[in-house]
Amino acid sequence: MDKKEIADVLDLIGTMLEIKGENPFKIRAYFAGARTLQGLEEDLGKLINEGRLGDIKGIGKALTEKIETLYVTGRLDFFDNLKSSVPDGLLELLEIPGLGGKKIKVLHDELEVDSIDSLTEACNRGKVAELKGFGQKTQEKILTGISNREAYSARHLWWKAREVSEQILMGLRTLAQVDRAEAAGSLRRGMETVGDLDFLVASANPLPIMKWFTSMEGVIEVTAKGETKSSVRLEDGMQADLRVVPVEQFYFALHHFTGSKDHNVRMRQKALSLGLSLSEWGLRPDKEKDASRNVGPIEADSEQAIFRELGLQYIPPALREGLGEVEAAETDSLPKLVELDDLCGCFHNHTTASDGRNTLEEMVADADARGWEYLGIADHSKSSFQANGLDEERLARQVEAIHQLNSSGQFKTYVFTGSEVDILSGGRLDFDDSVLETLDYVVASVHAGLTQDEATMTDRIVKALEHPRVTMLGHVSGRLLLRREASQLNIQKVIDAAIANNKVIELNANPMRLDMDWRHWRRAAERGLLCAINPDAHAIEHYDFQIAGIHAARKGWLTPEHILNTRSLDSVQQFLHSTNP
Ligand code: DGT
Ligand code: CA
Ligand code: CA
Ligand code: ZN
Repeated sequence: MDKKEIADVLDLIGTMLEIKGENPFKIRAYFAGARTLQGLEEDLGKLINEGRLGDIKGIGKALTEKIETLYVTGRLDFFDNLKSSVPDGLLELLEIPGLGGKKIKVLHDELEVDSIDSLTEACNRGKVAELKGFGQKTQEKILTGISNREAYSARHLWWKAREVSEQILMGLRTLAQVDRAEAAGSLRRGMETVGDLDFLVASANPLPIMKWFTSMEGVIEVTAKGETKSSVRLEDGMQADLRVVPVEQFYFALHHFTGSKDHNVRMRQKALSLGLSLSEWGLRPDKEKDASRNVGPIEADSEQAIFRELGLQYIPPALREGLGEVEAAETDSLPKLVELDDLCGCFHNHTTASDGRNTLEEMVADADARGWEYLGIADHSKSSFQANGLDEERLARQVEAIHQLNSSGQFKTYVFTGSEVDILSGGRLDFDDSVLETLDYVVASVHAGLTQDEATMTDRIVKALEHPRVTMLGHVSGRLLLRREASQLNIQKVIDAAIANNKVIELNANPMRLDMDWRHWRRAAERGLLCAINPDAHAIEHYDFQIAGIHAARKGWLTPEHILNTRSLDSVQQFLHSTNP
């Protein structure tokens, strides 16, 4: 742990002792120790090595031992035990501005407040204002703090965050003082939801950049404004951080603030194993390890260079989740991840026949303009009446229209006839086999009864996967990110059934779905599961969702070989014939 992190631990110890009502002298010692560390100019490692930490005013014997333990091992039993003795709900209260250990103790003792919910309730009943040392003003401030916290902590769809971020990046890049500007954080890693936006700029002249950022369009509140770091809140509740660094630090900072934390931890360990110290500031010989090496920092003019210096293959941001990517990069065994250009078409698309906004012709024309070799049309089936699902007769007419379109030669894109068939309760399909046999392929999806228990839902889906006419499973979990939880499901059983029956599972690229979740793909694909990345388009502009699908697929370590719609028309036709004769 570094100085700052240790100071934070000491602070939290002091606060927790306050909450527990311990001896004020003891408490004061921790707070004083934290402040002393924060203001310490000398190198902490050096002080510890030379045994001089205890000599510093404000750091007594007990504190010295604890700081040394934290510095060397990164943890402290005393701290861990203390933390587990204080209810989580009380620690959560610390996130509300104006609430410290003493106030939290009073709230807990007098009003039995033990969570943000019970605090809100107490405020709403006017109980907090009545407490000694609180009053009406404090009560209001607490309520505002709680509602702000909700707005701040809200996450946002990657798709939405990306749109906002691109606007801001464009603005930053037009500024004369900006040498380089990139978005980092979870957005760059392609996480399905994003907490806040993290911008990074290289410049020798940060001031005008800070000024622009804090007064740009859409800013409703400036939450922090410093010389090289600012934070703002935007109209829709999204938060954005900006850091400006000198150009020689840019790629180190970009790597650091892209994260994830777990990835960074592994990278720092890797550096240390080579006698180097890696941080947001740069890469340099680890002085603590080898004080005689008086070499300067190592330069990097790209992220690639940083990985190269550490003897690693370049790790794309999508893989930086601390899930074994550093180990794979050590042995040159990172996957060659799929890219947008690898896609030759897709299978799950709707038209005005069901609930789409564009006609069959418009959908095909746009696919053609995108250079796609093939397009699958899979409108809803009759049970999805709320989505104007097709009955047998309307489906037959659509199939006929598609055959005509294909033979007309109007478009280069070949159109496959399909259907998104409802998986009914018990796993029955919404059409008879005789109807399904008229189609090139079938996407089977659950649209109703999403709240069945795990065993029932799993059996239902497995049953559908065992049906000979089913080609692929649509949006397996039914989740709508930030809006609706995934269905209860034994996903491993579903994956097993798909592999055993030679079925494809869709990676639904709709930014609200991104379903099946990327976390399951790596292992599933290793075991032989085939993926189809589908936009679930209900309009031509939804074809763009494939970008989100590709990001999720990359996070799942998928290569073109794992994905059906990277194959050519011929080979897809072969696949469909072999699985659906
Ligand atoms: P988010 O915003 O919740 O979607 O997730 P991130 O990953 O964008 O997290 P954020 O914005 O808190 O920080 C951006 C990156 O900065 C994070 O992925 C890694 C790095 N970082 C931030 N705080 C820490 C830290 O305390 N330790 C380490 N090792 N890295 C950090
Ligand atoms: Ca972030
Ligand atoms: Ca951030
Ligand atoms: Zn659907």
